[in-house]
Amino acid sequence: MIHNPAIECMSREDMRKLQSERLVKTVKTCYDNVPFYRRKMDELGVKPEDIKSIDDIHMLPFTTKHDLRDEYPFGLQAAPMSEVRRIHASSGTTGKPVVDTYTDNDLDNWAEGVARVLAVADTGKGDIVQVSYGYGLFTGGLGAHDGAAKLGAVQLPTSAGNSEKQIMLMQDFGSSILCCTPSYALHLAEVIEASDKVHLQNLKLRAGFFGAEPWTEGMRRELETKLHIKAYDIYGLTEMSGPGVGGECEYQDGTHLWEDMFYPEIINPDTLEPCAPGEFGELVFTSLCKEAMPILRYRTRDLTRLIYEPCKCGRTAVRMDRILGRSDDMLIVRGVNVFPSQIETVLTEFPVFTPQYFITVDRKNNEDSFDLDVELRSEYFSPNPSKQMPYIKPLYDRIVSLVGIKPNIHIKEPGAITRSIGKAKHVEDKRKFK
Ligand code: DLL
Repeated sequence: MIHNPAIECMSREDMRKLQSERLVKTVKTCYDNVPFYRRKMDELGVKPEDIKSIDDIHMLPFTTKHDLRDEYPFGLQAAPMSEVRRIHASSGTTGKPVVDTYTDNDLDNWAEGVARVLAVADTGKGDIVQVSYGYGLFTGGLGAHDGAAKLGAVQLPTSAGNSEKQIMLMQDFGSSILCCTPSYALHLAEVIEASDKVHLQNLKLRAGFFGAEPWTEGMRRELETKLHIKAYDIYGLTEMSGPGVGGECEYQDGTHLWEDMFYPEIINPDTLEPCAPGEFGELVFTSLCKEAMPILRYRTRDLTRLIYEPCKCGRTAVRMDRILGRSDDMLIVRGVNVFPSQIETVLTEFPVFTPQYFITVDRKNNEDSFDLDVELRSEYFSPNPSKQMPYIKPLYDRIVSLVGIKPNIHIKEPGAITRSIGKAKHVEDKRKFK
């Protein structure tokens, strides 16, 4: 179901008009109310009147994560606190968290974005939407919750963790839609498999909306097979409200971005110049509707490309390819660029392995080492190393040819690699501490 056909299927020309109107307004709000933007625009010699349409967006300054940290917590807020109804923040691995604040309209628009995504699976009244993203400062839980509410669905706020209970409720209550990180969905699938009380055939799950971390087509196949669902990608980031900046349609061929609310650009992260259409680069967003904390040309560090060819579903909203990873997640090992998601892609080509993996990068004798822990599925596992060899060789060869790195592969017994309830941690880079 298309939740908002007037917007999701709007002609490209009308969309640009809408974006232009909204950009002009956003820029004026930023300039008039946020000293940071006024300063940055003055430095570039740009006045709000110079921005007449979306074509002028390149004149505006970029905003970086660094800027958000410098302006922590409310330096980028354009509305008075009396208009703010909620505050969220991303956990952030280092330093201060990234903060977002929301007016009533911001909360409503956010819910609209998530509702458009969930509607793809005909989510509506009578559906029980189990929200197993963490509730709290993280935007996943409440974001999915409000999106489900907008569609009139039943919200089941289980939050993340306590997996045995999650699956019991999933069965007893008849949850039909699951929202969580793909890594947690995989863990739930494993817990269901191992349970003698909860059985897949007793579940009513029909679709899952998975995001907040990169995942692959192989992982989609695994989740769809294991949970008997359709697994959709949902994308978002705290700086643009949270989940629901975009999502996949029934063709699962790219993530439609809600361009009426978030204007996407792809730039070359080194030159900051726009990339040619279809080229991979860094995703940049300008918020077009946010009132409390509008953002101009925010550099997400997410690497992807935009697909402008029309989609079979009828939506005209531009599609984004899967996120390769964040530029700061990229490992450089012996001069080779490696994204953890590339390892997942290769691993899921081999049915003998589970999709679980953990990478440890270190520097020994002045050379980088790349250790990869993987799990054989229980049917194939043997503690005897000589019985593991036949499985290691093909995986090693494929990683060498596809990723260009020579891994030291260690086979672990099923369940040995730590499972996460939120965003998965796949890498430890010990070189950082040397
Ligand atoms: O992860 C918001 C969210 C919650 C999205 C639930 C989807 C579902 P942050 O914690 O601020 O917000 O992290 C945002 O996570 O810049 C990407 O690097 C990554 N990310 C989010 N969704 C996806 C996805 C939430 N579908 C950062 N695929 C983003 C790949 C994703 N990466």
